[in-house]
Amino acid sequence: PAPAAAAPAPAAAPAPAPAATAAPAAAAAPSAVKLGGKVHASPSVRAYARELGVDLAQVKATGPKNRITQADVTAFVKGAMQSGNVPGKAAAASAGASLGGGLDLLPWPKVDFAKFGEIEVKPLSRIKKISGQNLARNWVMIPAVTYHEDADITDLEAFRVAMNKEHEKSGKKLTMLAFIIKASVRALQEFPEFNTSLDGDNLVYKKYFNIAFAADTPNGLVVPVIKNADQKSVFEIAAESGALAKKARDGKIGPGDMSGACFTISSLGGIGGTYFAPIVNAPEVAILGVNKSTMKPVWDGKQFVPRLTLPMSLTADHRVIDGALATRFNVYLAQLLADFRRVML
Ligand code: CAO
Repeated sequence: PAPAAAAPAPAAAPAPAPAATAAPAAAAAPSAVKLGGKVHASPSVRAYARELGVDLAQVKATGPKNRITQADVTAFVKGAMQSGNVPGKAAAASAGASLGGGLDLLPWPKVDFAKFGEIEVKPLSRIKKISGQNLARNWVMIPAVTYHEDADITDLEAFRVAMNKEHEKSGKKLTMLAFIIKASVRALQEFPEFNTSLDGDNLVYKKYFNIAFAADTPNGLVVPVIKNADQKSVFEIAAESGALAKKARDGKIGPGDMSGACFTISSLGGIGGTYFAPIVNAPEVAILGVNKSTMKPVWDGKQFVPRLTLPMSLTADHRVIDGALATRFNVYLAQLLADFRRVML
């Protein structure tokens, strides 16, 4: 996660998101792309090369009568990606500026760490590899801003503790996460823009409320989903999130447990921290992070009183949610948590 104090992007700033696979195309300087000079290639292969910004004159032909095939173009792009020798990059660099549209990234640094001291190499887990790719895409493609708010959960925590005492014998346990999930559903109902996904130029509004939560496992981060959380009690949500987190930690979670989410909650409350900036879990448009609640002195107009304060960090996709709406959502969510009776209104 990025530093919590990320500067909000100006409303007009969002640029078109780069296509995930378009690095060579985007990085190519138009002047370097002489599409199809005296080369032999079919119109479809030329169109394919044009789409990727590949100069066919540089592609090695393997087809009959020295024709360039689509596979040749793909091989050329793969080679360029692997070597970091992206067509047009040198031209762009010498122009002293990115031409815009593409990321124009340098290749990943290759360092012989063993030169500097003892090392041990361990492969990334499968979960880390998959989540890493998703996180990198979401970080790069979503113009996201994080908004912070404090919720006074003094009364809610007292209620939770009392309820847990009352249900001690039954083994039922209410968690703060379950209350936050329930309150988030109410906030999504109040602010439907948060329960959407971008689909090209359309915004898809969902009429169901599936809430994902990040679960830390020995193999990496997984994100199980509580389906139809609007139709479940806080006790049911607590039991289901506990069961899903256990399933995740036992390595038994399946794709069906992790699909269909509308909104994600990442709780670091059991660990600590003050605030953080979670990464939006695409194709959702917002994610809520919470840290450990602590007693803080709050001025009540006459004196400072100790209140249990939950730090909340909401990251939202600025293409869908502007700062005013995000702050209204946060304020509303904090009100719900401060007085949970509001959830029923
Ligand atoms: N403030 C203070 N205490 C809190 C709290 C909060 N916001 N949230 C939880 N706690 C307390 C709980 O009450 C519990 O104490 P008790 O056992 O005395 O009741 C203790 O912390 C441990 O809670 P927990 O974290 O194990 O359980 P949970 O239901 O709150 O959360 C889960 C479950 C799955 C969200 C959590 O275990 C987890 O994996 N969190 C990490 C998520 C993560 O990695 N996010 C980052 C994603 S970005 O890299």
